[in-house]
Amino acid sequence: MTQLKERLRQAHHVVALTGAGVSAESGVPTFRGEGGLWRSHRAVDLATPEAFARDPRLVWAFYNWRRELLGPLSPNPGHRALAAMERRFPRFTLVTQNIDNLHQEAGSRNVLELHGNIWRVRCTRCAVTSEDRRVPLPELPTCGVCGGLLRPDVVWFGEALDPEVLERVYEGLRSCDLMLVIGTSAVVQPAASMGLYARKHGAFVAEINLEPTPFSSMLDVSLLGKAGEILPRLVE
Ligand code: BJW
Ligand code: ZN
Repeated sequence: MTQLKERLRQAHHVVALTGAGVSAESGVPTFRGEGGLWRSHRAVDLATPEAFARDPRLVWAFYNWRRELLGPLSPNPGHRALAAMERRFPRFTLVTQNIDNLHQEAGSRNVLELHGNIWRVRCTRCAVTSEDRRVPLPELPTCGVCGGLLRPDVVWFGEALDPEVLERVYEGLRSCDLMLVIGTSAVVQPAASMGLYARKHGAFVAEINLEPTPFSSMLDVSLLGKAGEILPRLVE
């Protein structure tokens, strides 16, 4: 903790990569681990393009349920500490795998979303995207422009991440002097390798997680504990 605080004091460009663990203290279920979504729901039946092609009603029921769950939730002290960091450092890049919009609701402005946003929909025919906050959406929502079937604007397994977002992320990872990897199990690519990528390009990389991950021993510091408790102490 002391070492990381000292490094932060000297940092000019900080990148933070967040995962579901950052939203856990707001009441958002994580994917893996105890109570995780993928413990009770099969990812291949719900979070792949094949699943949506086979049974769009089932996939939409899952996302409508998630929207219902997320609607009343609010950001926690971890989200707020990250928003404070954006104001503090000359350059700060927030990269998130989360689709819940809670970083933006905490006041972060510059958020690079790797896996999309659950409050956006995208047309499977004309590809137009729009914000849609209705909860629940109709069983099979359709596009206001062309009448095509809408899908959640999120990234499913086997789908490519937005190349423009990725370009900005990798540029940040190459040029930052400090990176925080927070609340992610680090098993889903390409996000999982981003800590090592930044380290290879010279950054000091610290991980904050309840438990060790496959990358803990390869990074500079691993702080075990709750993001909502550790992050506020870093911006004190
Ligand atoms: C706390 C805490 C607290 C709890 N404080 N900490 C074999 C090898 C390598 C790659 C592959 C492979 N087979 C397939 C792939 C590719 C695949 C992949 O990586 N699969 C692995 C699982 C093996 N990746 C993809 O398919 C990606 N696309 C891709 O690779 O494209 C390539 C391509 C190129 C060209 C053409 C086509 C393709 C896309 C991945 C999309 C992931 N999507 C999801 C769903 C999003 C929508 C939705 O939410 O419904 O994204 S899956 C899910 O996992 C979600 C998350 O963002 C993502 C990561 O999860 P995260 O955030 O790490 O959460 P958890 O639950 O795993 O971990 C929480 C952590 O927090 C834990 O460690 C806790 O300890 C901790 N924690 N409370 C601090 N209070
Ligand atoms: Zn359309």
